[in-house]
Amino acid sequence: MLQVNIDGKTYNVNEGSSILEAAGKAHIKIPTLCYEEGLSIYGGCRLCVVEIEGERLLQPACATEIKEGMVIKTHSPKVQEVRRNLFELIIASHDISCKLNCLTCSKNGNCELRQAADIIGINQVRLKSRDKGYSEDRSSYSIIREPNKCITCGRCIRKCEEVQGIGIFTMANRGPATIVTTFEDKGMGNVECTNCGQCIHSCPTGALHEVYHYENVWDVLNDPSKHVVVQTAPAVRVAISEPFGAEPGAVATGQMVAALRRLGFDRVFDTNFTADLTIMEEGTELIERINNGGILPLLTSCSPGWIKFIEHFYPDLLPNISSCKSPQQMFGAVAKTYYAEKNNIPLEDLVVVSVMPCTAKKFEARRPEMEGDVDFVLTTRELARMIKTAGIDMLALEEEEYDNLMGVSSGAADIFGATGGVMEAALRTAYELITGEELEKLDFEMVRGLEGIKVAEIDINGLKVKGGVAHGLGNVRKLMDRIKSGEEFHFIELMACPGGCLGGGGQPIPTNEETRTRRMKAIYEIDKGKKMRKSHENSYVQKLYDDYLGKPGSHRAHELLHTSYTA
Ligand code: HC1
Repeated sequence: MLQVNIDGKTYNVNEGSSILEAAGKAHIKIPTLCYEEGLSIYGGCRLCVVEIEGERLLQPACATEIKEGMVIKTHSPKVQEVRRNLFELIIASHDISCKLNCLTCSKNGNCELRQAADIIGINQVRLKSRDKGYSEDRSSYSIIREPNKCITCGRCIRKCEEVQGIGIFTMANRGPATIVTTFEDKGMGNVECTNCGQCIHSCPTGALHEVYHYENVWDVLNDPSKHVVVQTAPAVRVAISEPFGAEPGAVATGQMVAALRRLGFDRVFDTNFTADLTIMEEGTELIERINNGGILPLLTSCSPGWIKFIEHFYPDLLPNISSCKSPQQMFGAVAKTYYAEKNNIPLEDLVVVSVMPCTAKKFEARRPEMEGDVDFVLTTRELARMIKTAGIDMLALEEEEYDNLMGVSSGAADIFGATGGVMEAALRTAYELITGEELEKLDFEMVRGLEGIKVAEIDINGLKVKGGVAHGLGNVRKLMDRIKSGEEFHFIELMACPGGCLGGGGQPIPTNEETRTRRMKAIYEIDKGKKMRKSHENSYVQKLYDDYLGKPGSHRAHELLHTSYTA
């Protein structure tokens, strides 16, 4: 421990801490735009400068390590003046529309630039903003980039490279002309972007946001000739209440269902239903591959960011990918066949909308292999925006139930939303279906939690089934390399986003270590509170097989629920 004096008070701080970390522990807020927990230090914005006794120049708190006996002033008059000048320079290089009309910005309510202005005490901006005149990058199905709003903090660059292990962004030009762009300025849709949207969570301004579908959804909801059904992903229910002021991890399933009905959706269904269906299909595929000497390990296929990643970086492992469509796409396929036929709804009148925590799901819905299953994909943030626009006080609503039959699901489906959940759900079912015995303990703790890579072994009828789990594409890459160097597994769950879907690029802002942890806790509580906790016990999934699909892995099931990918 080291002893330091910050703003006149003495603190004991851990060796190796930065001034920014030490001040944070002392509940002193130092403004910063380029610092983000978990990323390397850049020190570019300089807003976090502080005065250190004995030093002539101000020092950046993020990049300066605490030393024994340091005397630090975090908000002296000198510091405040320098911060105000620096902030004006940042603002001058930022889109002028920000000052004129921040109401239309994607970060309205979450803008870190505004938050910094608040701490710094900005009351005038003397410099004239430069309209940089860059055009928007609309090349991606998932993400829009507005370079005029970029303040070149470099967080998206570091997130993509250091956490996701990809690196599609780079700085170009020098001085005031510096800009963040993609390789040869090709646009996000034309480089190795996986559409995961983690860069959106890092962007302090509105320079990065999802491709909006909510206007299309309003249009179909207002068209009386359309029958509009909606599905909600497992991880949305533990995050949707955050934009309404609830604590992260507050569960709002029933209120979200009620709000969706008030928005005008004709049926409110649950992606969790097809998550149970996925376990039936993927479990069957796993058992077949094990019994018939098929290609192992079987790799999960539900995270579209991960699918794009393997296509770019490990195309030789594509035969290992499960042929199952994701639950989102399975839902669309079932809605547009079974549901439409049963209810005599002409396909041209049926619209399938998804609410997903994920930006890559927008890309997945447009993949040519599955196009038409799902029409529009809203992020959790977009749904919150629609609910607010409709003047609905969601948290005050009485809880309502999903519609039958595609609204009933097991706890195993709920945990799909957390890293390790698909693996755990599959193990619950595989064990009971293979052995014919009831599992004594349903909780597979070894695949839970936020550790980057998890490995578990379970004895099923004498066969030691080895499973692996990785979340966040940087960890996924490490696990892929272990496979390529010969380590043997039977089944591997891979999720593009840190924490799994609960940390998806479409989730409310902020999505960080704390919100991920709290949403995860909530997901396991939902599972624990359910009577039905195994996918194969979902009698409505059984009914779908009896009525329409035959049995898991049947020809019909393959036609509707399976696909293939080529690099
Ligand atoms: Fe996911 Fe999935 S769990 S991919 O993380 O398999 O997005 O929540 O909907 O499709 O069910 C996301 C979440 C989601 C699919 C399911």
